[in-house]
Amino acid sequence: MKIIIAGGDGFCGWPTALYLSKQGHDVSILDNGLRREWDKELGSNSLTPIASLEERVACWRNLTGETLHTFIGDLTDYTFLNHTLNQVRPDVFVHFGEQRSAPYSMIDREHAVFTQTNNVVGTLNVIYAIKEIVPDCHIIKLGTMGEYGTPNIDIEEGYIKIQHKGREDVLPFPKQPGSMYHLSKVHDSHNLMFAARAWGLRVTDLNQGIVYGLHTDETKLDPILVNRLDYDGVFGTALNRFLIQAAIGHDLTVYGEGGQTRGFLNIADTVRCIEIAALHPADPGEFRVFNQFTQEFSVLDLAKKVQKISKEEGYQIDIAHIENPRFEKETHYYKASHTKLIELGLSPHLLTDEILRGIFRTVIQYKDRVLRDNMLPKIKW
Ligand code: NAD
Ligand code: USQ
Repeated sequence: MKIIIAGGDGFCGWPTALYLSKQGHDVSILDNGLRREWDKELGSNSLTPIASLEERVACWRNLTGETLHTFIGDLTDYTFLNHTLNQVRPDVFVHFGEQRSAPYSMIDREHAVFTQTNNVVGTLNVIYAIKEIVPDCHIIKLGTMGEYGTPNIDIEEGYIKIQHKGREDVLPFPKQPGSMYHLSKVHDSHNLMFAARAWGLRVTDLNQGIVYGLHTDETKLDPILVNRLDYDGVFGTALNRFLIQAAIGHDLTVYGEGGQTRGFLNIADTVRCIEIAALHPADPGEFRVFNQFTQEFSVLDLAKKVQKISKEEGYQIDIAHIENPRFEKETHYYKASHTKLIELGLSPHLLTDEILRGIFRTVIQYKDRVLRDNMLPKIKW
C-alpha cells in the first residue's frame, strides 16, 4: 500500500514509518518538524540523541534499500497538503501529526489556541484533501483514551447503546476530556465522524492509551535510527518518566494520590496496531473506533513496579506524592473495553518485569543527557 504518515518524525510516527516500510509498503513521511522546535521553546531535549530526518531516512535506505519519501510541511497549509496527496495518491493516511501534550496546551491562552488550531484545522484539511483527491483513501487517525475521561461506568469502544424514554439507539460514547489538548481530539473525532457519514470517507479513530518504551526492532538497527524519548514535565509521559527518574536517582513523581488509572501500551504494539488497522480498512462511510491500549494501571502501581525493578538493578528510589498540577480525579472507577484490535490479530507485548528491566537498562545508557531542572511539572491547571 501507499501510506502517508503525518507526524512521521515523532515518537510514534517514526517507528511506525520504519515498521511499515519493512513490511513492504511504500511509505511517505509528512512532518513540519515542529516537535523539534518545541524542545527549543521549552529548553528541553529527547533523552536519546536523535538524528535529523534526512540522516534517519538516508540511514534506512543504506541499511535496507528502502526509500522513505519525505514531505516537509504543515498540515494546516492546504496547498502543501493538496500537493502532497496529488503526488502520492495514498491508499492510507495515518495521522499522528498533532500537538500532543496536555500540559503544553494548558500553558496559557496562546498555547491552547495554538493546540486546537493546529490539531483541528490540520485534521479538517486532511478530511477535505482526501475527499477532494483520494476519496477512497482510509484515514487512520490517532485519537486518545483521554477523550472519554474517567466516567463511573465501563468505557466502550467508541459507541454505547442507550435506552431513553422507551427508545433505544447506539450513540457516540460520552466525552469528558481533561485538557485543551484532549479536547482537540474530541473535536477531531466529531469532524471525522461527520465526514464519514456525510461524504462516505473511510475513517478509523484509534483512541490510543499512554505509550511506553522507545525501541522497536527497526529503531534498534542503528544509532541513527533511534527513537526520540521525552521525559520532561511537559512532553514526558507516566512510566517513561518514572523509568528515567529512577535512572538518575530522582524521586518518582506520582501526582497526588496516584490512583489515576489509564490504559497503556508498548510502542511495539503501536506500530502493529497501525498495520492491523491499515490491513482491515473501515468501509466507505464508516467511522470506526478502536481503543488502542493493552493494559490498565494506576500511576502509583507503575511507580511501584519501577521502584522494584530499579532496586533489583541496584538503584534505591523513593516514590514522592507531589502536589497534583492537574485538574483530574485521583481515585476513580476505570474499566475500558479494548477487544477490537485483539480480534483483528494484535498479540500484545504485556508489561512484564523483563520488559520493564529492558527499557530501564536502555534509558540508563542515556542518563547523562537528562536536564534535571525539567523533571518537575511547572504547568498547573
Ligand atoms: P510527537 O510530538 O512525538 O509527534 C508528533 C509529530 O507530528 C511531530 O514530529 C511533529 O513535528 C508533527 N506535527 C505536529 N503538528 C503538525 C502539523 N500541523 N503538520 C505536520 N506535522 C505536525 O507525538 P507522538 O507521541 O508521536 O504522538 C503521535 C500521535 O499519537 C498524536 O496525535 C498523539 O495525540 C497520539 N497519542 C500519543 C500518545 C503517547 O503516549 N505518545 C498516546 C496516545 C495518543
Ligand atoms: N502523572 C503522574 N506523574 C508524572 C506524569 C504524569 O502522576 O510524572 C499522571 C498524570 O497526572 C495523569 C497520568 O499520569 O493522571 C497520565 O499523564 P501523562 O502525562 O502520562 O499522559 P497524558 O497527559 O494523558 O497524555 C499522554 C500523551 C497524549 C495521549 C495520552 C493518552 O502525551 O498525547 O493522548 O497520554 S491518554 O492518557 O489515554 O489520554
